[in-house]
Amino acid sequence: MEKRTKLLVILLIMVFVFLGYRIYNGVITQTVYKSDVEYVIGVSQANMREAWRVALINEIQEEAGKYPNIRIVTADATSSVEKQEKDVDRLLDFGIDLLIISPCDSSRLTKKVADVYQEGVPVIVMDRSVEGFDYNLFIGPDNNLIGKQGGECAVRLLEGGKGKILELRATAGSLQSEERSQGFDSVIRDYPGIEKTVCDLKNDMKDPAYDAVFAMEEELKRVSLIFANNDSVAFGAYEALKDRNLAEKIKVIGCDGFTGENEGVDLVRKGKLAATISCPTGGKEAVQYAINILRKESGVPKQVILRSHTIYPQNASEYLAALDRESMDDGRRITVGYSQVGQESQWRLANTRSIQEAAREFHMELLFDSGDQSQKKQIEAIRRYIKEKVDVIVVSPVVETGWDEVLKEAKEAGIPVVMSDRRIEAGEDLTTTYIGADFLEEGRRAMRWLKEHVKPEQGNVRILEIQGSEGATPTEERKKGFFEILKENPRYEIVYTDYGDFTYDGGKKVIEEYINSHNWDVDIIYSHNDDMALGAIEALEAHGLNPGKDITIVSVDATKEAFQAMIDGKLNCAVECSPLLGPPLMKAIRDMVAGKEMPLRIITEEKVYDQSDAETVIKNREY
Ligand code: GYE
Repeated sequence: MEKRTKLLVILLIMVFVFLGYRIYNGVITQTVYKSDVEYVIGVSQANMREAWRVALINEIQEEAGKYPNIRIVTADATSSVEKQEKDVDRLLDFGIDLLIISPCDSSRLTKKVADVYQEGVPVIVMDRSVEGFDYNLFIGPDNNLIGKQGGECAVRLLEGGKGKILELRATAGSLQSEERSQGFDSVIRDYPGIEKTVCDLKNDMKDPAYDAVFAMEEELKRVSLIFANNDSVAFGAYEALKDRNLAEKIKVIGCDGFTGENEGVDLVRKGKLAATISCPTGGKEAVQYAINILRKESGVPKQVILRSHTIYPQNASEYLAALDRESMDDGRRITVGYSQVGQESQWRLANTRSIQEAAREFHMELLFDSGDQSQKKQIEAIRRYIKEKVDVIVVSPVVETGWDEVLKEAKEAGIPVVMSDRRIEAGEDLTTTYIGADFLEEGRRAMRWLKEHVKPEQGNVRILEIQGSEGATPTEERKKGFFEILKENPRYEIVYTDYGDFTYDGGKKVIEEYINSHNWDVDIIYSHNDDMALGAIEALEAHGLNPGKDITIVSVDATKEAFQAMIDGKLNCAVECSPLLGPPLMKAIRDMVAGKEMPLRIITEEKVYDQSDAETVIKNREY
């Protein structure tokens, strides 16, 4: 090596070291002395080749830069699971206080993430979740919804909903690619005039997409629109169409919607893409929640599902302006109008307490109305809040349908509506975000516990299901989730089901009616909540039956009363559904009023309990 080159290399190394950088086992780190900072956050990225992943790291570093007492140490797994596992170990050796990880492979990284979490190092999983729930927080997009938005956009662009679509699937086979494709198909399958052909690409790079599209000379003659599940691929497709003089004939939709030169939004504004569907990285939110977790602040949920937007030339400027709008918490007192379902269960009472306590903690003015399980009363309360010009309306809806009219009134009055605890079937634009549980998962967990703990003997295992209120989200989804696992286990069958309206008396009545019309022949009772399970237990005992022993009972909510019933041996399992929605709800409201974009869904943390841990856990139960 020439003397001059040698000197240059030595000079570069000196600058590198002077700036405190070093390479620590393949991880580029800035020499950080723990005494210099409050927290060191390790970031393990699946790879730094895909544009979306680079954007995530940049966003994390940009947000962390606002906090002088925080350092970020990153590792690039180069798409290797083995390397990502080693990266995580090195970051732990480095002494990080919290791990942010975007896994190369969800299932193969599940154990590593769970090990870190169980060692007591907080973990935020991003983009693709791992299996199970052994982490502090998941932040990611709803890729199926992004695909649906792409499909709706395609239908709008294909006049009359007719034409042939070419779908370019970047990183074909990845979970993200599959989910976007499924969402897209779920929309276009309702349009018989639309047909779709697929081209799978190995990566999300622009040039291979260009080559693939340019080579399709014959195929392109019948194509009206291209849907690419990534903007770089969409850009490559556009350039190929331009070189084939087809850019005027064939429209291109992309995904991701980044804002840099020749990225999604810019390409839309330049008329090269007809639209792009944004897929926010969540990097900013990850740093903010990391700080909440490290400072042990309340309001941190289990999952944050980010909102995506369809960006056209007509709304691109407005979209960019909204992104640039800095959130500003002026600390003013916010008035919240809350329409509650009623007081039907212990869960509901705990939920109400949590909301009222959190309103005080977050200095909110809370107007509160209990709807006594009447939609009419809830709608009347919402109209009162509109008239009183509250800042935010929160609804825990007794049923999923029949809200459009009053929500349109709230929208016209400029009052945002947050759905708490339960969801509704209404236009996406009528509500801002949903805070609550994953009821489908709760139903799955109930059946998973049963198949592990109640084995078929002679015949099939016979199940009696006590459902909640008809048409309520938890009822519909706990039923659906339970059945999802049940159908994989043919030796279990639901022999009777009825509604108990989530009340103690409702559960009791279902059992009494069954006993009055049948000789008891049931092995298991699956109750959609504790109150109905406790009512059922009373009815069983009144008829000389032995709940918890001859009949296994699984319930949902995991209230203190359920824990006591498990300790007494009368209830066998309680699947948790946290009513403590107050802190994440009030945190979300404060963020929204300060101008932050609201996530699509905010999902709470939940576990499964049974008689083996009831005595220990009951001591610390908050509800
Ligand atoms: O399980 C039940 C309450 O909406 C999740 O409603 C809530 C359900 C809960 O009455 O106890």
